[in-house]
Amino acid sequence: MDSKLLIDRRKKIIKQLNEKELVIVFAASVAKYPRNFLQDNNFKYLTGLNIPDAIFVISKQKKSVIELFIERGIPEMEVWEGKKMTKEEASAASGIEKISFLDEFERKIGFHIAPSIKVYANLGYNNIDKPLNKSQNFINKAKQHFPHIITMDMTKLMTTLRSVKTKWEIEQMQKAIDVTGNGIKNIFKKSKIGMMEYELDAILKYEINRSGLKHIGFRSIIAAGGNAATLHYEQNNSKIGKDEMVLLDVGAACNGYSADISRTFPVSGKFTKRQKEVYSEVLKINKKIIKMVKPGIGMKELNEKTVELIQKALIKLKLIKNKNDYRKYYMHSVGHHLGMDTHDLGARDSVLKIGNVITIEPGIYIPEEKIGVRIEDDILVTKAGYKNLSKNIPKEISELEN
Ligand SMILES: [Mn+2]
Repeated sequence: MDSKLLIDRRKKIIKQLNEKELVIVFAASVAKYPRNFLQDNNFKYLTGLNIPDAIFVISKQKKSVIELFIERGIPEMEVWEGKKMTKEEASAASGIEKISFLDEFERKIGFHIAPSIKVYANLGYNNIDKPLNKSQNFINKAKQHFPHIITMDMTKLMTTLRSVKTKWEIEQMQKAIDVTGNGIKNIFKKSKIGMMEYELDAILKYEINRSGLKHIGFRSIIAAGGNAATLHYEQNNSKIGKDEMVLLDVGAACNGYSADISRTFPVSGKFTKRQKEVYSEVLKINKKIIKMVKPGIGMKELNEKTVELIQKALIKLKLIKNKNDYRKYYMHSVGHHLGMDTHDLGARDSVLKIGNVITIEPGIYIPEEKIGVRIEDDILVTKAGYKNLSKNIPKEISELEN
């Protein structure tokens, strides 16, 4: 990734800060298995670096100072763990000029905290029954030493920035979506009655890994028959029965950007009459809501229209008589922002802007008939309206039946 893009992101953050404000962003800690290391998204967004335990600081006083603290390489350890990034390498990759070692952090950070009024950090959400995370611990300590400071989670600072995707970010998302799509198409081809759900997941993961992508955006949901009525079914260990549809809700990640696609298909290659009825209704709603996407429309409006269409569909399918009973068969909202986080920054009631990427994912779930259908596409908001980034992943009945 070009460090110019990173410099631009940091400029935009500084613009949002008032004088005497400080931002401290902690990288994720090293996992026991470094290969699975997953960077903190705000740290990655601002530095582009995939190194553990580093700390990024923006101090806005009369002038703004940007400083990055990284681990110091210890030759005896590097024999085992591999070389640490040097200051020069970190600087070249991130475009940050001032780089120090982590063992200097605590002595130096006081000079930034003391004159600050407000300190932002990536505190995240962590319920009170869980131990404090690294940034929460640090902020606690900072407050004890400098009781005058106001401390805040940094999500609000990042939301506007991260929810409007740049060209480079859209390219990463398109790649993640295309690879996910190839995996889904392979699943369509190779799945058979009697296979286990996790075998379908393996087909997808094979495609993701052979494409050079290292991560999935979230745990796959591969739900056959009635399992599809459990919204976050992740066991993926049932056998696929005759006449069952399988619901896939999956997504690869590319450079940290996630795809999020759902498709529902008959494994036998033919929908039953009832499955087809339900599927057609969901598909119609998926298409209608996608067509509504444009700059200026609210997520709230998309949700309300979806509910209205779902209510009509459920009455038509003879599942409910009173439209207010729709929650029994449709219990989530129609979509969310998508990006580095699968449920990315961007409020559920936000008004869409050019550059937002959202999911549109209506569904109908009928546990008593062992039917669950969700059709989810990833939609970019453009000047003209929208671009469906997942339009090449089949969803028409004629394409799913063979
Ligand atoms: Mn989704």
